[in-house]
Amino acid sequence: MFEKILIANRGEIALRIHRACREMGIKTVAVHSTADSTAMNVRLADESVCIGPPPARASYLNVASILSAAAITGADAIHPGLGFLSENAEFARLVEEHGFAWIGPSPEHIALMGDKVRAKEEARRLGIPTVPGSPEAVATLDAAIEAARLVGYPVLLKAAAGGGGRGMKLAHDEAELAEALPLAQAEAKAAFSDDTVYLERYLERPRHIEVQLIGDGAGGVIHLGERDCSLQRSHQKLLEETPSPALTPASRQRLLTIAVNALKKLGYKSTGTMEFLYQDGEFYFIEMNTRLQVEHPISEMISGVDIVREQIRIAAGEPLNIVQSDIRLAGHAIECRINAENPDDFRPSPGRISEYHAPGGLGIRVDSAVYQGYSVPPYYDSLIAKLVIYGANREECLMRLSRALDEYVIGGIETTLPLHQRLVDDPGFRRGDYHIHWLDEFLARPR
Ligand code: MV4
Repeated sequence: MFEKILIANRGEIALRIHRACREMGIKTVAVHSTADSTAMNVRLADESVCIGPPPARASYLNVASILSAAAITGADAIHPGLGFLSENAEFARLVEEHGFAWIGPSPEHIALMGDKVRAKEEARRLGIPTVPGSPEAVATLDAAIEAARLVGYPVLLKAAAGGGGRGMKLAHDEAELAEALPLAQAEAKAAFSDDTVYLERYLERPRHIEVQLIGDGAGGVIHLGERDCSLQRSHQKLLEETPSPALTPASRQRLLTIAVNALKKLGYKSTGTMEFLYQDGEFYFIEMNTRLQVEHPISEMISGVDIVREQIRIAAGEPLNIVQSDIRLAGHAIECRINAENPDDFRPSPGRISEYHAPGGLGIRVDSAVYQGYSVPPYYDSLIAKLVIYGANREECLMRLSRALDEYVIGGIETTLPLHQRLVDDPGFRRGDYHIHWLDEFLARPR
């Protein structure tokens, strides 16, 4: 097993990884920007190294600084966390070339899934249903029109190098497609330095359901159930839950079996998530994330499996020591993302946390690196805490969530806590009756 891991991230996820390391007897190195020197993950780490000024470009994305910090501290592995360099195949390759273990999937699998056209082609090859669309990239208007005719309008243009919704363009007919294609290509070029786009039939009101997977590269693959991540705005998730209130036992089993069988064929080694759109009883693969995800704790809550621990063990060359039949998925879990934002207009609200009291009690988990007196810096994304609730069933989980939100005190800055309160009280949400556009409609309602 590793003796010392460098955690190339910040905030709550850096602390989450530190906790797994501590419980495994592994020493930790925190790297941080000058804006993060007082963060709790830095204070708790065995060692810390400042890797640059506040802008992420100069610190958390600074490959030379991070590799130097690993060399200086004698770390034997690097955990990238999520965001930043976590899905950068070139960085993964460099980490390994410099003699450190990479706590993540192979650079080849990262690169494969990073190219959304190749990922979809691979998914089809592995027997996973995908959204009807162009089999390849569409380079010309003729090719786009031909593909759209085959799948039917409305169609969605997507960037091959994209993901997360950037550079998507919707077209309802040929005229709109002629306008959208050059715009989509230009946006893709500007955002990803790659103008490759592909086309899919547009699904109007799907749910976003993803499967948590772990493979050990030696034939061992497990799933930890699905997560319903449909409650989002501007591609920022606000609340996730597991199991999805939309699935029947039969449809869930179908989804999980497809995902596990595909991952086995892929020979995937690490934690990963397959994302699907779900509409009218059908699943359609859209992307695979080759990293740990923000919302991983809800899967841990219903399975009892420590995902980060398994990820570290597998990176150290150990096989999975659990099989699917060892895992009993039980109960219900919900994660609320607490952001330092105005709950009405979502403008960032950095600043000093003058009062802080986190909820507690049975079934409550708070993943956060903030504390009373901590100043939320303005340079990074606004997630400051994840409130994770477990209940024996969805009803108990919702009652407990409501009571935990009542207890939670964060003063001095604005947060999304009041929005979560409103959401939990909403009859539509309580019925579990929502889709990826539901939150936009909820927010647009008069109050
Ligand atoms: C779609 C779609 C509808 N039809 N694909 C957005 C992010 C990217 N990962 C995939 N996305 C979508 N792809 C087809 N064919 C709607 C979305 C989408 C979405 C997906 C998941 C979660 C939130 C979303 C919000 C808007 C659009």
